[in-house]
Amino acid sequence: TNKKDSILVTGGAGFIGSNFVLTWLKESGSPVINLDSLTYAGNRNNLKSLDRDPRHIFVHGDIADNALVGGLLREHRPKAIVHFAAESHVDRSIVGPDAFIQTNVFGTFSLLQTARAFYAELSEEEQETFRFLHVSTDEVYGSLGPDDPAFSEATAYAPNSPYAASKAASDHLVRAYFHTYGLPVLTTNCSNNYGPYQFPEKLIPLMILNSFEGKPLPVYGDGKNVRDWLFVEDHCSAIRAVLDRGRLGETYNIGGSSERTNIDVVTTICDLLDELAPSKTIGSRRNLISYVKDRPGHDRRYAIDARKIKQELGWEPAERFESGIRKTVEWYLAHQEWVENVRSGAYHRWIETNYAERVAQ
Ligand code: NAD
Ligand code: TDX
Repeated sequence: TNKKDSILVTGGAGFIGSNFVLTWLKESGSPVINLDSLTYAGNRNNLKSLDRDPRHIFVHGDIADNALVGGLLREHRPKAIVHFAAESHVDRSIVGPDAFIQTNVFGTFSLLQTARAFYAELSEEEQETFRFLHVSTDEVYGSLGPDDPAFSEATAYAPNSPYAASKAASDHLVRAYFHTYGLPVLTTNCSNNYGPYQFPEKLIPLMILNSFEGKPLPVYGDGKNVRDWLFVEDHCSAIRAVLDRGRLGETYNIGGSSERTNIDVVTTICDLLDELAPSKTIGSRRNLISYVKDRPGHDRRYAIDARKIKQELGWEPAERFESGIRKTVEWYLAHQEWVENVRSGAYHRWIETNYAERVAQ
């Protein structure tokens, strides 16, 4: 492989990371070193199609392991680090924030330290092209009212969950490494993703699988919270655009201008399941909807103003919500083996405890 062209991806066995690795190898062809500690959310099956692809080098390890990461950087000399690794589920951050501080804050700090030391050893020519791209979220901006303008890159940070606070902290560290040490960083803040390989603790895959099986569909609060949905491959193309043409030290908001209330998303999924997997015993899936106790600190609305990345970098999403959600439902129905594999005993314990606590309000 051409070492010079490789990139180091962290968290590449997770939902967005694996979609990124798969599309990167299709679009660019240059090698990927994929560092992932394989938490409950990391799944090597997401990358099964790459088992015999010499351009994909999987490394099982933690981003906070400086010796391991430093060794990988010096061995492969990647032209970029694309940092996805994180704890990503808001409900889990409410029950147990520790892992979020460890990976999202301390882990990102460790990775920055290792990257900074490596960057200092590069030739001037290599320094020119090196990039550290930090993948973050719109949740750092907090919550919008119904008439507020969408989040722009200038919106003040106001994180409301331990998850959002840990991501906000990591964004600030990344920013500081640019201004203080001159590390060539880029940050992206993206809205809610959906699509293949998403772990079924998140709203969309959870609702698809529960409605397929005729189980209750737990909608938090009044179901009127709004999220701005983006198909995962559009997030990946945006990251490639920022990596390729983004201005150093800048942040780019990414979103699909697809605001939907949760209840809208859930009824859409119900109707798609009724159409694609009709069942006489289950009947109309909308009857499975069950309003449950709200998430504490539940942000009311997220919306992304993506004008900067569109105007500066010419990025546009390719998928609309209606076609993307249909593709996603079809993908889950066609990948029962993947589904069975990710739903271990630990999965059932999390989903059942979370549900039981919410209905016992
Ligand atoms: P995910 O939970 O599906 O995947 C996270 C991956 O990181 C897993 O493979 C896990 O094993 C790995 N990981 C966790 N801790 C690690 C550590 N200490 N060292 C190495 N690897 C570790 O998450 P996702 O939904 O794919 O999100 C990826 C990134 O994108 C995160 O940084 C998240 O904050 C961000 N993001 C997600 C969304 C979304 O809607 N899912 C939206 C915007 C931004
Ligand atoms: O069972 C559920 N019922 C329900 O009503 C679940 C799991 C969620 N919800 C609601 C809560 C939210 O309003 O649906 C909405 C979406 O919930 P999640 O899928 O948990 O996503 P969210 O909290 O919006 O965060 C996501 O988007 C931003 C990702 O998990 C983050 O990693 C990303 O940064």
